[in-house]
Amino acid sequence: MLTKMIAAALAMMPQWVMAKKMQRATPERPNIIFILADDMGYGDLHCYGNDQVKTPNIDRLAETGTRFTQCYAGSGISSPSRCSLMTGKNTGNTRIRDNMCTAKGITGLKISPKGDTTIVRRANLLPQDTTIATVLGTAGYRTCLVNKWHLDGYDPQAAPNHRGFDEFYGWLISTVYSNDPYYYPYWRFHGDSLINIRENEHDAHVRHNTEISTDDAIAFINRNRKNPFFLYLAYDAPHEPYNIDDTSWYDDNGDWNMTTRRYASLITHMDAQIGRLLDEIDRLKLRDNTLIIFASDNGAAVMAPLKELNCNAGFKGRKGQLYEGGIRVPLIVNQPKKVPVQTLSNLVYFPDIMPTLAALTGSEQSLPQNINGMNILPLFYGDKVDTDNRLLYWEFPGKQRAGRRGDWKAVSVKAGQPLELYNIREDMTESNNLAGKNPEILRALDEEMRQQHHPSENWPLPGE
Ligand SMILES: [Ca+2]
Repeated sequence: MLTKMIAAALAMMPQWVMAKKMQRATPERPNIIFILADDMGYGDLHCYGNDQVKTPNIDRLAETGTRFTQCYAGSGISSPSRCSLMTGKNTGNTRIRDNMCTAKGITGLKISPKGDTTIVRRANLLPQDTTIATVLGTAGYRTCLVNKWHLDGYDPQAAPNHRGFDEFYGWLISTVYSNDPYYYPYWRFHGDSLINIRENEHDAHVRHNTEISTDDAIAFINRNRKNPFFLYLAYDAPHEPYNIDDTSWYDDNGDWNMTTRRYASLITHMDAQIGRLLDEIDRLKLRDNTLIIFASDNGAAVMAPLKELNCNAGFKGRKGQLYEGGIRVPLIVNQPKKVPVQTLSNLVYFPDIMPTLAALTGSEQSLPQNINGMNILPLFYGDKVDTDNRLLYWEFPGKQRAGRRGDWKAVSVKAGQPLELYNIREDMTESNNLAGKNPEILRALDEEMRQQHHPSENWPLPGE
């Protein structure tokens, strides 16, 4: 009976799905590993100009691959930025546009690092929201999220394994067991099950989240070495609170305070774990068949050693703001013999990732109609495509908005304040507001930005 049912189910699958499912990854249709840091600034990596933080493994990816100097995250904070990455939309169009919503959604407790609790409201991804995992799944890729999702709001049924991912190992917002204590958690989800990490109990600090995540990633890769896979490895580092016991890389930096030492250690520790992951990929002989992408979800936070380490590379603003310091992030792409060694200044951002990976895997037919990103795959493989003659757009509904087209950027980071205008090519630090001198450029940008805003039931604006 069961055999008959399986045979019937297989007969109903389109032939191309079955054919692709059986294919191993190849250099032309590679495995994909997307590594995301959390709150790591544009200037935190040695290969992006930092002369104090040690990142030899990420540097090696940059030195043997393509690095982008003008990549932008989806937003200035986690949930909307990750939503943009996962769904190919900008924050005028995404389901999630801020960490907390103002209407509908689900209420729950937010616990500060100091232990204070407040009641907040969060939105979550809905079943009808097509994710990058849904799309790559149709191409026969086995998909997995390791660690941070942050798109479940307070609904555990909106976990990644209910939104397109085949597998999930990590933490959710929707539970008191959310990565608690941060970086040395007692509990972790494996799919819908909570697994106890006994070694960490009683504040033992045995297993650091960055190591647990790397273990989960390596196990997934081993299980899937014979079929194409998409691994989204979303580390916590270097998000606050800066909990890491091993600061040995910087113990000789006597003039650094503990915050600076721990922050830099979280990054270097992550870099070392990425090195361990790369060694495993080499050992499995998957290196040539695997595209590796590295980025950060937003700029460095106000608690980070912004001055001491120049985390945001001198850009204006920080996490939470739509100035360059909040949204400009590193983007490194690497695949030996396929991705050329070069540095590109094309304007690209998170909504581009979904259509790009769809093009890479031949799953464009599964993309939703209303995405905002463009396919930038030609850039990954050494060809050209015009990315700059379009508007990149961001908003925190009713509070902040920004748009960039070519050299120009219009931005406002306070509710009710007029847009400022900067020529980013000449003025990367957004120091010289040209709004008064170029009213027509500003008006055109403003009009285009308004067209990018679509009403949201979770963030209704006056009149919507
Ligand atoms: Ca973040």
